[in-house]
Amino acid sequence: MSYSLGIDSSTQSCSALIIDVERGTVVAEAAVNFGAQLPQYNAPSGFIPDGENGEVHSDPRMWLDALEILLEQLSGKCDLSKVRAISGAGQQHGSVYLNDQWFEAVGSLESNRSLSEQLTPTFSRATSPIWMDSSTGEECREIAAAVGGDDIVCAKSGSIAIERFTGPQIRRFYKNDPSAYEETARIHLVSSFLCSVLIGGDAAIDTGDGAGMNLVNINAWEWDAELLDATAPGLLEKIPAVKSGDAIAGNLGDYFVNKYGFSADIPVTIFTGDNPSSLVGMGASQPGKLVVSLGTSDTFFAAMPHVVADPAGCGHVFGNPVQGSMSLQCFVNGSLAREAVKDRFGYDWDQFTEAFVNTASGNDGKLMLPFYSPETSPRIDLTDPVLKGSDAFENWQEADAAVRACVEGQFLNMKQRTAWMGLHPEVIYLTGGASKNNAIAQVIADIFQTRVERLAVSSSVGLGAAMRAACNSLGKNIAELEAVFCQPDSKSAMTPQVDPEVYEIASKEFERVLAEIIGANN
Ligand code: XUL
Repeated sequence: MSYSLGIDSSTQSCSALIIDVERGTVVAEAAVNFGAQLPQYNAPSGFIPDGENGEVHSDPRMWLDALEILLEQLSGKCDLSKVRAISGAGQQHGSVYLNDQWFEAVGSLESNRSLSEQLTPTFSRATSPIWMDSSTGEECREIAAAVGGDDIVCAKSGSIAIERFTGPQIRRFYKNDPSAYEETARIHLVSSFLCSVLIGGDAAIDTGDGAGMNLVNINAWEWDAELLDATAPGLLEKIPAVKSGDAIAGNLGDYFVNKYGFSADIPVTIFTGDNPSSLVGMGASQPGKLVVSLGTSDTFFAAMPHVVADPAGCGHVFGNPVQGSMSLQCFVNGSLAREAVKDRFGYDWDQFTEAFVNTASGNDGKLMLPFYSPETSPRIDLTDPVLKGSDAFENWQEADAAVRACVEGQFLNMKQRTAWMGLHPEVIYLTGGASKNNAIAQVIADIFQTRVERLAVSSSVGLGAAMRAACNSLGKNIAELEAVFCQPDSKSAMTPQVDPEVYEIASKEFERVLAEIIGANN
């Protein structure tokens, strides 16, 4: 019996799945919603509302309690003594601050008391900033200035200094509460914190999640001395080692063996970030496939054949937990922009989809910069889209053309902004809510001139964690696991249907208008 457990501690919930790697089946799944099941932490959506100055924090005890409820649920669904490998993932960038009691406390957890009760005295900061926190603009500028500019931060760490990244968050803590910073003996990411708890020791940070800190050098995959210095004094002593995603953190601690019926000596692979884990769970951890996730914002990520950073400073480079590196780029104006155009004309989703039948690829030259809110890829501060075409179109009098222009604009932009990755994928895996829409999928196939497939994987983060654990501890290889667990729905594949020239022309025009608007805004 070869069961592998993957845990996903995300923003709103903690979930897990157990796979049977021999039979190729998912044996059990469970999830704990923070807001609904742990209301005492005042976090209906997983974070404490109404933070000041862009602060968004969560209580780390909530993540511990959720882990316990989750394992309790799982133990009711399946015999946990059959689990032979474990790993997990956490929401990226969030950080947990611990005092010098941490090392002793995490190593001597008693199974008759809860994790949160025993670890509460070890927090040197009661709450944890998470990825939604945008309070660190000043710290980002200071870090960039200290090392010689954003270009240097980006070339070193794979991303410019960004508000939600952990380094700027640490710097803000150091500036605002120097004595609490001084008392901090260890700073973990959500991922490495939970992994530490599982092994009853101090776990390393993996290169996937570590690269979301603005502290890891992506050429050496080690802490970067200059970035550490620019962030806060004495930081190297306060952070764990950084290791590649195939490292074993240790064996599962007695706490979990005694309390939930796991077997002794089960290896735990170091945890990673949710996006790197999803890359694995989507079956895209080898170069050649890329993933486009269509959500509130759209995300584009791919395994990279080489380490390369975005010269425009919009994208990110993370370690690929299977091997090498991965890229990730976020587009703020995703579903919200599609919805805004739909709503403007009082359309429902069927009418939205019908608009593509009524208009031609390339939209007769009518185009839209589809930015309803400030965009990060590219960095542009618009709160209304820009339309170019006929007078009627520019005055929002052509509903169907506006719908097409919005979607074409989104993916012309995505293709151009991700060109720095130098990828020539054989397939794009589409996921997220809007991925089911055939009209949108067709536009993506046509603009990227690449086959598009939809995957049926619903919890790719947990699955990716279980697959990584199975590779590292059960002698499986990733290709075998992908063939079983990450099968695209081949009936839903879309292939390019238009002459590539149509979108080459549209792309040039899009870039020309974009440059004009950026120029006018500066
Ligand atoms: C990625 C990011 C989010 C978090 C939460 O940079 O901030 O995707 O990982 O999911």
